[in-house]
This record gives sequence, C-alpha cells and structure tokens, in this order.
Amino acid sequence: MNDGGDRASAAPREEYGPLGTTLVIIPTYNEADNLAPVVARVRAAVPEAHVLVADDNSPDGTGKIADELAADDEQVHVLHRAGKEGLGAAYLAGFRWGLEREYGVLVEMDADGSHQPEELPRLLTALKGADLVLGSRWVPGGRVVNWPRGRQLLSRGGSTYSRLLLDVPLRDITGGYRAFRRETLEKLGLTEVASQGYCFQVDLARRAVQSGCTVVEVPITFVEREHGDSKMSRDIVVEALWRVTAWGVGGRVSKALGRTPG
Ligand SMILES: Nc1nc2c(ncn2[C@@H]2O[C@H](COP(=O)(O)OP(=O)(O)OP(=O)(O)O)[C@@H](O)[C@H]2O)c(=O)[nH]1
Ligand SMILES: [Mg+2]
Repeated sequence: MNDGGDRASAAPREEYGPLGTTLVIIPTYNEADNLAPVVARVRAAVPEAHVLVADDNSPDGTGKIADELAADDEQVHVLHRAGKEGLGAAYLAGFRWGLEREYGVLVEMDADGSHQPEELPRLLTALKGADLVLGSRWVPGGRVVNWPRGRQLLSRGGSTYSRLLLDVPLRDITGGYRAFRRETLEKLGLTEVASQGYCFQVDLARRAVQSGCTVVEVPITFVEREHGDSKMSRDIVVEALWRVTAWGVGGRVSKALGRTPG
C-alpha cells in the first residue's frame, strides 16, 4: 500500500530517485468551455507543474483558447495537430514532446473535469514509490459522480474482461488519469503502440506490467463532464474489444509455445 493506493505488481524497489518536473498532458477535441478552468485548476493544485495541451485542430476553437492561455503563462504549452486522430495518437505526440525536453514525470488528464486536478498531488506522492500510478475508480475509496449506470457497467466490465484475459492485476485498466515516470515511458516501446481509444490505456498498462514496472492504483473521484460532448463511440468500444481479445489470445498462444508475448 502506498498513499491509499493498491500496489498491483512487483516487489518493493530501492532505486526510486527524485521525480523531476511534471508535465500534465491534456488532449483536447472540442473542449472550448472546459479547457481554461481545468488548466487553472492544475496550475493551482501543483504550481510547479507544466501543462501541454494537445489539440487536434478542434473546430470549436479550443486550440486558440490554448494559445491564449500559453501566451499568459510560460508554464502552459500547446501542441497543435493537423486533425482528429484519436486520444492515443494525441498522447503519443504529447509524450514525445515531453520526453524530448527535461520533464521527469508525464501525467495524462482529460480536459472535461472528470479527472480532478486537486487529486494530482496524491498521484504524484504515490509515484515516489512506483513506476506508474493509475487514478482508479474501482479500488476501495474510488468512486464516480453522475455517471450513468450504463457507462459504469461498460467501464467495470471492460476492466474485468481485460484483467482476466490479459492477466494484469489492475482494477481500473481503462482509466485515463495517470502519472508516469519518464523512465517508464522510455521502456514501454511507444513507437509500436497503435491503439487509439480506450484500449490505448489498456495497452500502456499491460506493457507496464509486462515490463516489470511497479504499478500502483490510487483511488480517485471521477466526475462526469458538465460541458461539451463525449467522444466515446461504438468504434472505440469495438476497437478495445478486438484488440484486448487479440492480445489475450496471442499471449496465451505464445505462453503455450514457450515464447515471450509481443
Ligand atoms: N487531441 C484529441 N483529444 C481527444 C480526442 N478524442 C478525445 N479527446 C480528448 O480526450 C479526453 C477524453 O475524451 P472524452 O470525450 O471525455 O471521453 P471519455 O472521458 O471517455 O467520455 P465521457 O466520459 O463521456 O466524457 C478529452 O479531453 C477529449 O477532449 C482526439 O481525437 N484528439
Ligand atoms: Mg470524459
């Protein structure tokens, strides 16, 4: 246990050093009403952290709002991308941006207020003794506010299916509020990640566990968005289902043949 979190894998480690500067990556697509408040909350909650907005040329002008925030604050940065390519691609570009610079910790956070910036200090504290920290809705103390029953069932069902099929001992494997050490991202093989939607999160979590990382789940309160539209779609669910199933079956076949899973 660490800061109320569940230690999900690996033995205690001695070599954890200082964390370094934090970069909070916020991917955006049509989040004009949400972006400024969430950036202000991050800056208040962890004043030393930097923010990178990764915007996919949002038609509602979110990118311009991000530019205005960056012009007023040297700790806010913007990565403009040409068009909508999905959450996974935006995060990969954001990670690359951060790893090319001196950041020691890279954080994933949604723009819609579902991931409360005020809980970030708890994730960062837990990262002092871990390689990866997951903000978790489905460990004791974690909860969701205003989420329709259907979404809860989908999220819990997706986590359970992935946990059992992939043999990854995590309760909230699809969640997107996470803190990575730089060294963790460097060893996950990010250039081979093709996943786009929810399964991007599953993909990174399983890679972390498979590479022997210590992954800790810290309870969070996840709040349903109040403004803007969800980008959740049937395609995202279908992609997650087929990829997770393919990884699970592939892993089992490799194990049976005595090979390391890919
Ligand atoms: N850059 C970029 N950001 C995206 C894309 N799709 C989603 N996002 C952002 O990723 C975050 C999560 O997306 P949401 O639409 O909130 O998805 P969700 O949280 O799974 O769904 P809800 O619970 O319904 O809000 C938000 O900040 C979105 O703006 C995309 O294609 N490109
Ligand atoms: Mg959301």
